[in-house]
Amino acid sequence: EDGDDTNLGIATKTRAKTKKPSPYKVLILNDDYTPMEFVVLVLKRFFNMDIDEATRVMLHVHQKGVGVCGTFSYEVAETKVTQVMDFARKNEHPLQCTLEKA
Ligand code: NFA
Repeated sequence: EDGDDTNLGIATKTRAKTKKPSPYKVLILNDDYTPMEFVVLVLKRFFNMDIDEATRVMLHVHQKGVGVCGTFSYEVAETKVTQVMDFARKNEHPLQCTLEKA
């Protein structure tokens, strides 16, 4: 209830709407050339995974073709994709990373 009694029992929102950002998944894609160790390094460095989780996600991508690195706001997801793609290019690996609305 809002507090004034013109409202006759209908609960209404008083606070201004704070818009929550819609989540985006960051995905990595399998390829035949990027070393497994490099993918594990990427997952540790940019997605703060420990060695066990990074290895699990890397093997999932290797076997299934695609996997989720994490879910973020659009801005953070876009930054992660850019960081991974720049790092892969710098190291001359064809690793691909993209984002998708969750
Ligand atoms: N398929 C790659 C290999 O056999 C490893 C890999 C895993 C690449 C996950 C990209 C993503 N070296």
